[in-house]
This record gives sequence, C-alpha cells and structure tokens, in this order.
Amino acid sequence: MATAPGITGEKIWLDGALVDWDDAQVHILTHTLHYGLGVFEGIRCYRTDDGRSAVFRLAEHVDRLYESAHINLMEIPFGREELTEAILETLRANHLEEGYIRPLVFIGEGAMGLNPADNPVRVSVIVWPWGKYLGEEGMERGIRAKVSTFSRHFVNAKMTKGKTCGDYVNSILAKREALLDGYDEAILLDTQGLVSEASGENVFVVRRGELRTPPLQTVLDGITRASIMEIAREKGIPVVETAITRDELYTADEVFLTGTAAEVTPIREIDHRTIGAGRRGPVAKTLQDAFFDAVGGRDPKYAHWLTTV
Ligand code: PPE
Repeated sequence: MATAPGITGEKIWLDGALVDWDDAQVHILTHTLHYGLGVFEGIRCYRTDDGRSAVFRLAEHVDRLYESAHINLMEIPFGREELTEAILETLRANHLEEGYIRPLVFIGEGAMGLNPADNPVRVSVIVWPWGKYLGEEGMERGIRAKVSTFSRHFVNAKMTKGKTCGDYVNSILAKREALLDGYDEAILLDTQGLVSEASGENVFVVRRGELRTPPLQTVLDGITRASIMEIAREKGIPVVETAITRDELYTADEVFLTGTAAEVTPIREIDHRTIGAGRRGPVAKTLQDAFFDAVGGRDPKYAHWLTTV
C-alpha cells in the first residue's frame, strides 16, 4: 500500500524492529483508533556545529512518554534504554540529520470496548524532516493568534501531564477554528477563564522585563518551557509562574510560544490587538537566539541537553 502524500522516509521502528516505511501498517481494530487512548512524544534533533547531529533533551522526552503511559494505565513493553536506542537507530536508518521524532504508544487489536486491559500495548518511532512549525516568517515577524472559543479541558477531565492522543481533539478544534478565522494559532483559556496554553505550545508573556508563564496546573510540563525558563534565569531575566488573564495578553510587552515543534515563536497580534511593538520583541529574540545556540551545540553550558546521534 502506498503511503499518503506528505511525510515519507525509509524505515519506521515498530514493536521492536525497523520495518520498511510502507510496511508500518495497523489493523482497523487497533483500539487507539476507536477511542483515542494512546500516548506520544514530539522530539527534535538538530545538526550541530561540529557537523554531527544531536537529539534535544532526549532523556526528558523519554521520561515524559513513560509518565504519560503510567497516567493512562498503559505499560510500555520496552525499557527506557531500549526505546532510547530505538530512537537513535531510527534516526540513523533514515539518515535524518535534522528533524522531528514521534514515538507513539498505542493499544493494538483485541477486545473492543472500554477495557483494553488485555490488548497489546504497541510502540512505534517515526522520524521525518519538519521545518518551522508556524512558518519561517513567523519566527522573525511574529504570528497572529486568537483566543479560542474552545476551553482547555477541566484538569480532572484532561490529565494535563500526559501527552494523550485523544486530548488533542481539543487542540485540533481550536487550531482549525483559528486557521479558518484567518489566524495562525489558538490560545486556550482554562475552565476558569485563565490563560492555559496554545494548541501545541506553552505561552509566555513579558511585562516590564519580567517573564511570566501559567503554572503547571492546566498545562503540559513543556520541555521547551523548562529550557526557556532555565536559559532566562541564567541570563538574569526574572521568571514567574503565575495566573495570566486574557487582557494581560493584550497589554503585554511581548508574548511568545514555546514547544518542540514551534521552538520559540513570537506573537505580534492577538484578537486584533497589537502586542507590544507588533513584532518580535527583544526578550523573545534573546531567548530564541540562546535556544538555537543550545540546540545547535554552540553553548557549552547546555551541552548536557544534547545526545549525539
Ligand atoms: N502544550 C501542548 C498542548 C503541547 O502539545 C506541546 C507540545 C507543548 C505544550 C510544548 O511541550 P514541549 O514540546 O515539551 O516543549 N506539542 C507537540 C505536538 C505538536 C504537533 O503538532 O504534533 C510538539 O511540539 O512536539
């Protein structure tokens, strides 16, 4: 069967071995396909200045994958070291120097219905080239965002510390609404009306030189978020985790998003309000540059974040 147009590559790691890209197929009874219970990660690898290639914060991403599985009562039938090696092996098999890595843990066929306890837990690792998630231009000029009409799930409905497949229906609804309405990205409020996160990114606000981001309650514990907070503190920029309201976005000096796919993407406009000077602000620029130095192996302070492929 031919692969759909879009991403393609040579090999996919599936349940313990590399298989040809087009052979990585699943049965229609695959449980995750019906009910959305699966977990995944998004990881990037970058070409580094020494001509090699390195994965950014691989151990943290692998740990979060196991935590997501644990939250969802799924037991991954491979050890962390084995899966880490599988990721590196898949990168090498696809000769991918720079790109995106998608480990996916899903429930295979067996019983239908809401008790998949005896169904097999299956694991796959897919890699592909992925450029700037919100556009090359957006990285420099900033993007336009909309506060979504969809709320982020209540925290006792969406387990926010897990990257669970089905939870992304909420993100897709928000993202598509934003795009159809002519924006680039959606920012979701939680059920109390406080800023939570974007469809696939954490949100940061700069106000009078201070960097602010919502606390972890209603958001994913983003690995880029943690990295940016660490880089900012190291640069002497004060960082606080605090509740942020919608109008605080409008009056911020700067707003930007962080995520593995989105990296550090500035926002120039939200709901037709210009943010700050209406372009990438100085703090976003500083942090973006520092982030790309770290992932590209140009800052020895963060060399421990890189795993050479
Ligand atoms: N919040 C959400 C809801 C989210 O999905 C992501 C990552 C983040 C925050 C940032 O987390 P981190 O990547 O650890 O900094 N979103 C992933 C999925 C993107 C996609 O389109 O698929 C990602 O960036 O890989």
